Amino acid sequence: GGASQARAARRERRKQRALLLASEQGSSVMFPGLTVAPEVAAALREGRAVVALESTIISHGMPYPQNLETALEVEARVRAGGAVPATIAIIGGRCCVGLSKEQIERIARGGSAVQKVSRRDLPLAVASGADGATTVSATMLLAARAGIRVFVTGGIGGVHRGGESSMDVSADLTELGRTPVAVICAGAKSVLDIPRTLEYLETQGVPVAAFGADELPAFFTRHSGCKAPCRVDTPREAAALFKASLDLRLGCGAVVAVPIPAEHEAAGREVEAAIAEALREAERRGIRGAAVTPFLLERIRSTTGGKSLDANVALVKHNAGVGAAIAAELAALEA
Ligand code: PSU
Ligand code: MN
Repeated sequence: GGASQARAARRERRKQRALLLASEQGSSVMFPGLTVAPEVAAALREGRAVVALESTIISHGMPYPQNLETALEVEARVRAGGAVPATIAIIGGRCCVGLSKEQIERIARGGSAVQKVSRRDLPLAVASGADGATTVSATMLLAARAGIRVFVTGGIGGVHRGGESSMDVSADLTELGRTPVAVICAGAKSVLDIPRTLEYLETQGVPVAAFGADELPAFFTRHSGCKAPCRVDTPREAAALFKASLDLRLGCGAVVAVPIPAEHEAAGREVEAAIAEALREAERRGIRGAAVTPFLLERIRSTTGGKSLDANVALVKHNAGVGAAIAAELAALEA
């Protein structure tokens, strides 16, 4: 009848728009080796909310079994918030968007033996048929290829301290400049140089909003000392901001930084002291490149006796709820 015809017309318009956006913004919709889980594909076809989730946070960001429990709980929170979760990883060389419980477990048990895969590592991971845990940059890229617009994680990479001479600037920041996915996170850790990270994001043309705050949060704490470039107070405002960026065909992503809930911040403050020590240790041992972030996370975890892990788990779960709400609002704006 008329209603189903209208639905079909809307679906067609959505498909055309996705194709247009994809071609204009340099991301093709499908390629060999991209495997989108049926539930995720159906949700995308029907214009329902989908939230991408990364896998380096599982392999390198937390120890087993807390990493597995957290990954599954985060998926459950996304569902409870009215969106379909799509955890992303490389499984046997295939770029998988939407993992089964068994696949999540495989990455969680593999831990740091699983290759950490950022944008530059994707071709090798695919060509070698290996497993790979995708960082924010690789997860954004694969999410965009599949047509996903919203991605939830804990923290993004940034400009490392001393980055002005080491040039250690996370590929997450350039990815944010070139891939249209909104990243819902708790900001960047103070292991990084947050003012320079903001400068770099500005250069890349990336909108950065603090959620319900004037100040940019710094992962374990609600405070970074840096004023956020903009502020949004509701999931709808966050969705509207990103929708405007898509409509403008900017081709870039966005950062929505959600402060850690106040009741978990106490542990977060203690963690700050551990961060300073971890930085000195990394310097002394000459840790470089992709190993820096996993090294710091592990040191901070062991010196705080798990308090950093508790705070990390709490903020990721919180972000999942906020991200699902933003994805739902964006789906409504795009309907
Ligand atoms: N920050 C965290 N936890 C993490 C990461 C960052 O608090 O697990 C991971 C993310 O996958 C992020 C990556 O994309 O580290 C950044 O690594 P690098 O600094 O090497 O770019
Ligand atoms: Mn780096």
